[in-house]
Amino acid sequence: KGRSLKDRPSNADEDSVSVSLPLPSILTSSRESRWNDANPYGSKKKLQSWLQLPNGDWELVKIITTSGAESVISLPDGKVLKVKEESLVPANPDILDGVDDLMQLSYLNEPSVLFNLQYRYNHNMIYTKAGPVLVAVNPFKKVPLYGNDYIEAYKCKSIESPHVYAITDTAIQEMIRDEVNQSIIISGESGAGKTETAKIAMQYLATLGGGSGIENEILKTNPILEAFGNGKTLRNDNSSRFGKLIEIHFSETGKISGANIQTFLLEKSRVVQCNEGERSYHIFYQLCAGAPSSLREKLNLTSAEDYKYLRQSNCYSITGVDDAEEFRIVKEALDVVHISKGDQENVFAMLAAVLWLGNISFTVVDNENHVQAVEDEGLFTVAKLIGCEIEDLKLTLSTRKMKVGNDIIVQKLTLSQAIDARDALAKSIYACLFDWLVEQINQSLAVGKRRTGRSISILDIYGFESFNRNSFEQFCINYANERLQQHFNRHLFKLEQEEYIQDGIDWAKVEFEDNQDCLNLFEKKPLGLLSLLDEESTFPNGTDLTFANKLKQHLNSNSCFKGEREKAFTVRHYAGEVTYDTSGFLEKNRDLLHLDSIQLLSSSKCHLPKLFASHMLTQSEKPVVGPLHKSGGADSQKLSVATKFKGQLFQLMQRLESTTPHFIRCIKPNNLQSPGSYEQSLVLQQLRCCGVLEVVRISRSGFPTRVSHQKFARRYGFLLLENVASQDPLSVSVAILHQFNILPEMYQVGYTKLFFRTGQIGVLEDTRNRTLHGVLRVQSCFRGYRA
Ligand code: AD9
Ligand code: MG
Repeated sequence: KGRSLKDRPSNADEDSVSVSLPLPSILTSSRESRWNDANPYGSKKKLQSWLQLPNGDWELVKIITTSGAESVISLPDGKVLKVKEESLVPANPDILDGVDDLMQLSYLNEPSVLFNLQYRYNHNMIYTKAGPVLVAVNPFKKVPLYGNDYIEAYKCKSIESPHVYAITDTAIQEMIRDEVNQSIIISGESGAGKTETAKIAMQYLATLGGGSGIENEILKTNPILEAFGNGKTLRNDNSSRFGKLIEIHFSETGKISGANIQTFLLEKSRVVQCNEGERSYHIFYQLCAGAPSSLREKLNLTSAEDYKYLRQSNCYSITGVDDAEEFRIVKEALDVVHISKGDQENVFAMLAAVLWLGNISFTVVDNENHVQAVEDEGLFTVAKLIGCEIEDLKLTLSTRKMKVGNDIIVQKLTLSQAIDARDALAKSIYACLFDWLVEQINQSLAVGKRRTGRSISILDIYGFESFNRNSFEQFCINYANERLQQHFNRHLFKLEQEEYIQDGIDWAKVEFEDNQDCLNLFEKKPLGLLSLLDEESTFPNGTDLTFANKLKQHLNSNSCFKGEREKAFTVRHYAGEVTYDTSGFLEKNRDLLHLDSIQLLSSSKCHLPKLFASHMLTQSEKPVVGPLHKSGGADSQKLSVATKFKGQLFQLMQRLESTTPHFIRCIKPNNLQSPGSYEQSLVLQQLRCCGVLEVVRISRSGFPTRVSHQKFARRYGFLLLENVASQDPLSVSVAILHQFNILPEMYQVGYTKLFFRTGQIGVLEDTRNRTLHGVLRVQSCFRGYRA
């Protein structure tokens, strides 16, 4: 009976071998027997195939007869159709339903991969290997795959199903064995499950322990960073608005000795502006909901609905999330990472200051539309919370000092200028607060004295984003994802194949989607997106429109670029086309804060604002980008946001290059964040853009194990029956291969190395171990005899 990809039933549950942990094993003898007499391998006649329906979905059909280029097929509902043979794609035999590793599929094609992942997904097996890559399909519900029992089972290898635990365990083993730092690189679209996956990996690492509670401290960084750096977007209720690399250090004994967190470009615009249905950073809502009354009084705190910054998006709560309870968790976590109660209170005061800043309003004071801040609760509270004089605050928000020649003149601000100044102050305070928190956490996690320099890093950055309207933030986020994609390509396609070719083995090249052109579009100097953006940002008369026009003028011939109407342009990213609206690009790239505002903070009586001010001043020492005001502005000038971000990404890539990477690809099965729904086209698009099929193809036809002739001869030479001591390593190696009947298709002899297919080296290792144990046994018997 035919079945469609959508509702193909399974009997994996009845087939499951009863083990203490309910991971169904799919390949069992009862089902295999059904295929004994109809061996699909080698048989030319395909029994079942995938047929693509007009809507793009795939349906499993039975082939009744084939004559010439046409086949007669039967659909699941019994209908019989005549179709062109080329419209059919071979399906795998049922025994291969839901295999652990896509490499095991006899027919590797899109519908088969799609079905395999779905089959597993439907059985809560959300992890699947694609050769070396772990694919994780977001279940959007609790799945019974985690916790101490599972961790123990993976540690002692009593379970071998693909899992984040398994890949993390491999990273640990390789770190110890090869004495090389490791990285776990998690990628995927927004909402695909990267942050959750990172936490699961950290959970596994934490069980290695370290003493003095360091592992618990590391875990507790998660609720803190999520509270301050995540918010609800239309794509994900808990969307990371910053990138994070956490490096966990190990001692010689394999225990955790410390950790360090590096963060990348926090989306600070969210603090002051947020789309309908989204939320600002979680911590604001948590504070409003969870602060005890004494704190509320001190900070003059009311409810989230009272703050303009939070009100504009018309969304205050998240289904299933209790902000007050989250606040308690965050406070507890702050205790664990040794942030004193006093400092915690300072942090909350800064948050309240940001919220109240948003409530400051202005009135027009002259007929030139100049404004002044209104003396109301907002203004008073902000002055109190940041520890400055009310008059100073008022002046800072409604005027601006300018240097003309040797004189300082004071210019009054218009309403929109005043609002910009106010919002810029709020954003800066929040961004500084975030950085300060990360710094405090790092001090608490600082590596102990006795470090070996070995580490495992976990990378979790914001995923590729495409909304109806995309701005500077999406531009930066998607650029980061291009960089990451290139790292992935380099390791899984380029380096792998280059090694084969260099060593002169037979190899048919596998093509892959290279994203170098798109990266060039961003990075080329002087005519790339980033250079042109920086250039326009330094022009006093540059506007978002002139920027857009310049892009069209210089980049229209680039195949990854498309100019759009007015201020828009489109980039062809590896993950799809995104149209960006340049409104606000220059402003956000310059990210200027009036010197007046910095001076205000440095005049503060409080610890944090003072600290932030000095930090802002050191940052603005490098006058690289910033509009050169006709009058010689007194603004701080500094590295542009895009340039700084690019530098950070380059550094990140360099750091990752010195590690052995382990890749996890998260897949989002639907856009509704709902469990149980698997949209084929959505999954397929993600599989395509990250090259899952190609990775499997390379791994399957490739030779993942490689050993130099010398090393191989040294390790296995003693197993040889003939004495070959005088021979060169290559001849010894070849003799070993012959003696152990390793089939010719299972290895290749390169100029410097031997290349093996998966699993081959295991056979030799077994023999070696058996022989060694045999020798040891004989020796100990001998010793016993002598005694
Ligand atoms: V973004 O680029 O930061 O917007 P992520 O990080 O890829 O995105 P996240 O990890 O936040 O996505 O996952 C989104 C939601 O999916 C989570 O809040 C969970 O509700 C859900 N999720 C993800 N992975 C799992 C899982 N292994 N088990 C259960 C999960 N739920
Ligand atoms: Mg995330």
